[in-house]
Amino acid sequence: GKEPVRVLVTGAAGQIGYALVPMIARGVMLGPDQPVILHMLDIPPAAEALNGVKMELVDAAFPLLKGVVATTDVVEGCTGVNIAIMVGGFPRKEGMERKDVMSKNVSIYKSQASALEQHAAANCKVLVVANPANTNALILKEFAPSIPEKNITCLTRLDHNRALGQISERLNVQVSDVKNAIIWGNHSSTQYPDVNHATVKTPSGEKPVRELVADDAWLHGEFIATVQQRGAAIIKARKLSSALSAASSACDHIRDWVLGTPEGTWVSMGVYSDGSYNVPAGLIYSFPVTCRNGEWTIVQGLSIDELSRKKLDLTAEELTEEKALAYSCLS
Ligand code: NAX
Repeated sequence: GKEPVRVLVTGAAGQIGYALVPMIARGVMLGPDQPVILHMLDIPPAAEALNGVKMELVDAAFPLLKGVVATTDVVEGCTGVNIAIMVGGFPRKEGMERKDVMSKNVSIYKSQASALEQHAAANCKVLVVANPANTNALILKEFAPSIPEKNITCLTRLDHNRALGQISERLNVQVSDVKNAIIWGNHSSTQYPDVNHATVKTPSGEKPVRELVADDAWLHGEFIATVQQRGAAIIKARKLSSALSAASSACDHIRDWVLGTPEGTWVSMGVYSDGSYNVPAGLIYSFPVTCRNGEWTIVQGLSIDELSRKKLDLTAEELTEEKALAYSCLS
């Protein structure tokens, strides 16, 4: 059989961690024939809960799970990992300044970057989930200069999947028949969910979402707002933030990155901008990408109308500001 792949999940004692680790252990992330060794990292106040998760993983007797490392030691957590899912971070609490939250996360991502750089397996792939996801990923990239920048990404697949879900509900079609939505920019409420190139598989071939919906007011208004505000709607309903959908989307992100996107399909990933679509280089920005042989490539040549251009720029501006704020926390 195949050699086990070591997958690190930070913040593993938290809500997303609890949904994510069983998915990884079941083969949802890397496939049903790929054994895994789970590395779960959290902080000392969560050590006991983390050990409880480890006990449950043992109890679940997952055939693909070849080992579990549950630790509060960042070096032990990072050693030899092939894939790192960074879910741990400092949440914004009521009354906290943005700068204070940023400062906490900058220091976490700076130190975890060094640990990954020194101890992870060569060519380790990194997915940052914890907010502010794009900027945490950027800090991680800056402080792990020996990890190729192409290996450091952040999660916008949940937003992408939310966009597909909204289209499928609106048109009453299977979500698996909807594809090629795009999330541009930041994983925040300035993100731009773009359906200008999205299509639906119908009995008479692939049709543009725009043609099938034929309601520009909805596409420009409620659709975009619903996707942008979905996280807040989940919190309102559950009194907790999205967890199962975040975990599932993290699996989708890594699976497509490692195993490839289907022919003719792209997905959204937060990646290091090379200036494509006139997005400033040097930001972690969500783009449409295809993946092959374990590498993503930004889809080129898509037409960007005037309304979209403004929205691409607005979310880039927010990321530029976040980057400046993050850097101001370093000094
Ligand atoms: P929880 O608060 O349930 O879990 C976070 C865990 O991280 C806790 O167990 C905590 O002890 C741990 N932790 C804190 N500092 C750590 C450190 N330095 N090293 C290791 N572990 C550490 O939050 P949860 O609901 O699981 O959400 C986790 C993160 O995902 C949050 O930052 C959240 O904002 C973010 N999200 C990102 C999404 C995305 O699409 N990119 C969507 C879902 C989610 O909101």
